[in-house]
Amino acid sequence: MKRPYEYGNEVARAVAVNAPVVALETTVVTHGLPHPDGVTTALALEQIIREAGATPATIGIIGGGIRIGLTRAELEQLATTPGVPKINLSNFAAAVSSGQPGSTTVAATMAAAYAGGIRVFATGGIGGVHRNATESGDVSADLTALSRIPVAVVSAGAKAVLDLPRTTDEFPAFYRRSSGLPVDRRYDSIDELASAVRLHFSLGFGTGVLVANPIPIADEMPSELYDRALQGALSEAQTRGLRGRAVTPYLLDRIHALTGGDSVRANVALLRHNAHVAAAIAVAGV
Ligand code: PSU
Ligand code: MN
Repeated sequence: MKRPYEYGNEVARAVAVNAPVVALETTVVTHGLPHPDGVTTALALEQIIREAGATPATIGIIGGGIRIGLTRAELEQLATTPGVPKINLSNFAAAVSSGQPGSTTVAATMAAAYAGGIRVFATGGIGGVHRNATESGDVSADLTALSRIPVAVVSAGAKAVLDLPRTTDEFPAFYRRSSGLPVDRRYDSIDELASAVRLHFSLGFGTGVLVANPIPIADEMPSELYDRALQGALSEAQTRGLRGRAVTPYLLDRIHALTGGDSVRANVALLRHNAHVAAAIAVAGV
C-alpha cells in the first residue's frame, strides 16, 4: 500500500496475516455524536470488534496521511480539533494535501478500506438522498461509493433525516426498525449472510454491499418522539437554508436537543450492534 495511505501497527500486523479486520469511520466521531461521546463510542466499538476476534481499523486523515488504524491519541486529536472537515469523495484529495486533520464519511472510509485490503466496515447510518433533493441536488457520496467500491457496509439503514424511498428500495430507518420499504433478502444467520457477501465479491462487479441491521428493539426511539423531533429539526434546517455537508450534522444536533439525548443513546446502541455484526461476518470469512 502506497502513501498517502498508512496502516496503524495493529492493522498492519492483521492485514499481513490475512486476519479479519473491520473498518470504522470518523465522521460519526467529529460530527455525528456530541463530544466526548464520539471518542468513547469509537473506543467501545474497537473493543467490541477485538472481543469478537477481529482487528478494528478506525480511519481518518492526520498529518497529510490517510491513516488506517488511528491510535487513541490521534482519535482524540481529531475529536478535539475545532472545525475538522468531513471528507467524502469530492474533497478527499484536497483535504489530504492540506496537511490538516479530517474525518472520513462512509464514502471516504470505503475508499480507504478498499485501498488497505479491508472488505468489511461498520457504521451507524449511511448518507443518501436529502428530502429537498429535487431543488438542492443533495445526494450523498455514500451512494456513489456503494456503487463503485467493493466493501460491505453494515449500517442501521440510511439516516432518518433523508428521503428514504429515494435512497434505496428499503430498509430500517436508523432510530426505528422499520421504514415500510422492502429489501432484497433477509438473513437470520451470520454464516448465510457472510457467504452471500463473499459470493457478491467473487462475482467481480466491483460494487459494494449494504448490510442493513435494524436497531435492537429495546433501543428504538418511541415513534411519537421520533416524528416530533424529526419534523422540528427538518423545519429548523429549512428556515436556516442549510446546504450540503452541513445539513446532516445540524439535523443530528437538533434531534439530540429535541429528544433530550435519546437520539444519541439510540445512535450509540445501533453503532455497537453494527460493530458486532460486522466483526461476526469478518470472522466468518468475507
Ligand atoms: N452515521 C451516524 N452519524 C453520522 C454519519 C453516519 O450515525 O454523522 C455520517 C457518516 O459519516 C455518513 C455521513 O457517511 O454522515 C453522510 O454525510 P453526507 O450526507 O454529507 O454525505
Ligand atoms: Mn448529506
